[in-house]
Amino acid sequence: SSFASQTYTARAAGFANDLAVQLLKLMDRKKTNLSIAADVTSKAELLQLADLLGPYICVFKTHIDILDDYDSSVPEALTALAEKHDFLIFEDRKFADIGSTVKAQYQSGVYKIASWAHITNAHPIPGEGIVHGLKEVGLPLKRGLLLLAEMSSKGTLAQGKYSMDTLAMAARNRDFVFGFIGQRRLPLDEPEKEDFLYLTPGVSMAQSGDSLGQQYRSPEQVVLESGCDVIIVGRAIYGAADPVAEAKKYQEAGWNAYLQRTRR
Ligand code: S5P
Repeated sequence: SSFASQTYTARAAGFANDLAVQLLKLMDRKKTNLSIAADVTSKAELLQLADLLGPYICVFKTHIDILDDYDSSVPEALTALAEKHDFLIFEDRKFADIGSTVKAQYQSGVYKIASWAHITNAHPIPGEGIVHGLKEVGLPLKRGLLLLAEMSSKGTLAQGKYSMDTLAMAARNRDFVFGFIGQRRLPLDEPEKEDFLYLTPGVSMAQSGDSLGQQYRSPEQVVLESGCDVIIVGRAIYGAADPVAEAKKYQEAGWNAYLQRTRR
């Protein structure tokens, strides 16, 4: 598509959400379209990953509720590391309730996600109220939202019309929604009217899946063939003997695929 053939920086002007503009520019500046899915259960491990891998990533993705020893020092330390290494924090919360409830879940509770996560995400399943509820909290804080248009897992119900309706929901809320969790740029065959960012999990160069339905593709398949923008890599990096060496490999593979895609 026409957007996928442009550089991240060139595309920044087409986004209404400030955070998307920030992310697009930071990717070209750091030469990385790699996001780490830091699915570890202790705060020491989480912060160590952020500090070690920070130089090679554009987005640090968390599941903050899997930490056994969470306390409010964690978001503080993560924020400092985000500034030190120039990356954005994405809490992969996958909100999925009515607008009024997700608003409270985003703002309040133990984690107070809106106060520290630049990016979070939501399932479109409840209807557009979920976006409006999250927006009331997130927009004044200059946050951004991703909608789950597709999933990487086997048998996912998020496909076909559901994914296309998700695209339409995002298009009506471009001030806050700047992209998707998805497996390919949508729509595939029409010229796109509006640009969105696609962040794609289910990436590994070594495995084809796990025992619980996860399905993996390579950085080339994701960025070059499917036109997605950010590769999200979890166990293939933090589970390796040398996570830094592995992160460098994925950064290079993702970046080369992007260079090939944008070559004129
Ligand atoms: O469709 C999806 C959406 C997400 S956000 N499939 C996914 O796997 N994820 C997340 O990406 C998942 O919650 C996990 O944090 C990460 C994939 O981890 P990996 O270890 O399989 O790379």
